Amino acid sequence: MSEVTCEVADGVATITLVRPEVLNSFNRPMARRLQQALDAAAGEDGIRAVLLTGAGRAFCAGQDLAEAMPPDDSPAPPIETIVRESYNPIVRRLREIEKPVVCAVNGVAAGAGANIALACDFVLVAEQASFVQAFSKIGLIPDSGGTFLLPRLVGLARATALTMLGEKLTAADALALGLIYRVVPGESLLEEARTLARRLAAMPTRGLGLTKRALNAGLTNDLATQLEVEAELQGEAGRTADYREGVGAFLEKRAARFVGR
Ligand code: T3D
Repeated sequence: MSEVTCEVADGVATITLVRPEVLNSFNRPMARRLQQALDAAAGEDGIRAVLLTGAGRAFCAGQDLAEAMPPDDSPAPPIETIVRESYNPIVRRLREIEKPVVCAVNGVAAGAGANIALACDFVLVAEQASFVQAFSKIGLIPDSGGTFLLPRLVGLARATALTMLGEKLTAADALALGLIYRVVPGESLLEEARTLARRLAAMPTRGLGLTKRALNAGLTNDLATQLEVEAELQGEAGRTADYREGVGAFLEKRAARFVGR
């Protein structure tokens, strides 16, 4: 999996986008490999958190534009096919994997790269990194969930400005807008992201996964429906070994040892 590497340690799958010469922009093999890596992380019980990052100076510059519109005029797949087959499955996997996903944004995140980062559960960003909704500059609309998540994260007025103007947003501005979780010095980004991912991997994985499912549902449900979702998922969480362990450890005044189920 040369365009995407995956290493597993301490219950954390670290997935790295590796096309640094084109700022980790996505061609179809890289998109497919990221989908496969996320499927493998979802299916392996020993993996209890995911860390996504990019190699080199960028996180991801979105679609590889030379693939979308080859300079030699060779045939390219229709854009809607690329969106349906490359990006939609990635964003769905990131939101549907019932394990926490930490994104370490090591540099610029543009186009689909920005919205893929924002679809992760914890977005940790290096001070020098930036976000660009680059779509409008080339005549496209935001994809990869941007039109769904951005208005929910920052409100319609700011989402409109971000997507239509396509201006570069610094890490500090992204934090101030509430788009991301934290900004950290570039040199400590990976270690901070690993520490967070390891911490999450030692927590009650099933409970965190059900929390994610409930938060996803809450983005579109009304209150009555969401209260019912909470009741149902709380029932499921309450039947886990980790719930018994958490309460037992509290009552016995000792540290809990969660096993993830
Ligand atoms: O099929 C479809 O199009 C549908 C799917 C759409 C999803 C999308 O993601 S659409 C949006 C696509 N992305 C962009 O429009 C971003 C294009 N890139 C940029 O605007 C800039 O590169 C950045 C703002 C991201 C970074 O700027 P900078 O100055 O730090 O780097 P650079 O010099 O522009 O880029 C460095 C190299 O990476 C350069 O190659 P070179 O000159 O060293 O050989 C550049 O061509 C290459 N590169 C950067 N982005 C892409 C790319 N090559 C192909 N595709 C890219 N997206």
